[in-house]
Amino acid sequence: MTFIIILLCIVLTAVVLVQLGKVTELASTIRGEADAQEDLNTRQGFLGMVFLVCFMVFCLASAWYYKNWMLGYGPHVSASEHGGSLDSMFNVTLFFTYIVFVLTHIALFYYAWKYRGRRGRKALFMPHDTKLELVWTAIPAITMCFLVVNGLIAWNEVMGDDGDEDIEIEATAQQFSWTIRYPGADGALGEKNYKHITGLNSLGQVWTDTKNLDDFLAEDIVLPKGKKVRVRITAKDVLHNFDLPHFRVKMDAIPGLPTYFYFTPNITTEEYRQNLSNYPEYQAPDPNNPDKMLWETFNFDLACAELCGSGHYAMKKVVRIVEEDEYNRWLSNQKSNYFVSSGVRFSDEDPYKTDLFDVEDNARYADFKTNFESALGGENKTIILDKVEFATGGSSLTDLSRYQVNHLKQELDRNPGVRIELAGHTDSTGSLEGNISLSQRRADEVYNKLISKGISASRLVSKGYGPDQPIDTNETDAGRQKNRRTEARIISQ
Ligand SMILES: [Cu+2]
Repeated sequence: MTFIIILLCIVLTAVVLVQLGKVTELASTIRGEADAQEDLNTRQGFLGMVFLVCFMVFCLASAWYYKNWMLGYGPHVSASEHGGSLDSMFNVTLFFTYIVFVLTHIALFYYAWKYRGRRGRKALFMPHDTKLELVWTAIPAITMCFLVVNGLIAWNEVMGDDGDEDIEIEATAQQFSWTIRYPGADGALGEKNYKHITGLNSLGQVWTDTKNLDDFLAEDIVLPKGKKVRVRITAKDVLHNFDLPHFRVKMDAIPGLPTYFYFTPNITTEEYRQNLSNYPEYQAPDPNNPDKMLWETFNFDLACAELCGSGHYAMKKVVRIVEEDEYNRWLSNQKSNYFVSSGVRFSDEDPYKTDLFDVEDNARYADFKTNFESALGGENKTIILDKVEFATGGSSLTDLSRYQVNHLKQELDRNPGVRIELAGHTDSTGSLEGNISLSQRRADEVYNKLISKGISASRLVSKGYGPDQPIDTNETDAGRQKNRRTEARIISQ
């Protein structure tokens, strides 16, 4: 309905204009062609002046009306240390261009009115005027020099690559998301190679570079206030642009050519919100979250400022600036991409899958020690050696089993009065004799390892029970896996 009414209005306006034109035409034939033309020129010149005034007033009024939404004014002062210098540069440019804008528009419309066509007036033909050419070339040239030199000085200040940053993070763009990598506890980002990119390793981190092991991928960008940040910026597919408008940070993300940007956030998200709350524009409910005010739901954004494809609008991330202790708390909750569960650790991509890192070994030993001590002190004298595993169908220990055999050896050393039986068990698959023999060989394997580590044979017994002592069902895979096990049973202490 509204559409039809609008359409009718447009049609009627067109009809009115055509009729007006006809009336003017008629009047001109009555009064004479020349008089009518002169009238028309005067009227149009005057209308041009009216347009000029309206246009200027609207320009100023809209700028005034929207001032608190614009970057660089009101609440949107820069949230980074260098941002102020870029803002003032921007304002200087705006000052000069605004003067030119106003003067040229006044001149354009005023002259169109003043020199409108009148009978007996001839246009002045001006072939060349050196003085005028010089003036209108020199003034913009000098102004431009001034602006460009100032710009270069500011640019060099912002971009000086001194390596004196407190934190270096990495932003990798791809259609249509950002991957943010933090260096982890060592403070250094590890090496990358596109050939290493897999489902588990979206950035192609090279795991043999140990700097990578603690690097983590973050959901949001979280940074402490007052620390200098260097962002390494790369792209995987097409050109993107790393844009943090509130921090006046903007840099292309180019496939194959890493770029960077330095900035020091100097306002926390919370402080910025508090400042916004002083402005009536932000005291309205947030349309996406009507329970909260606009200032309460405000967040700094990372956006892609390059039209990089159909999902370009989705390349957005929240940037949170916090106090340093909150930042440290957040850091300590992050899991590295290598160690994260369902991550790279112990997968086929892991170059260290046959070894344990000291922290892992220590954690396992602590668990084992607890189990051993509770067996010593409690009713249940059996400790399941859950990390002792064998090659499928055979009796050779897997690489990682050596750690738990060591833990057992350490506990036997700590408790010299303890004698144990090493008991091998299988599931019920296969023949009984085969299983008994297999479990015996497996128990013997652990027995021999302990002897070779210096445990006296008088403290050890080994026995294969085959499938006789299941601890779970043999009907399911999970149950059978539990039943295949090696135990250490304390027989005297
Ligand atoms: Cu993009």
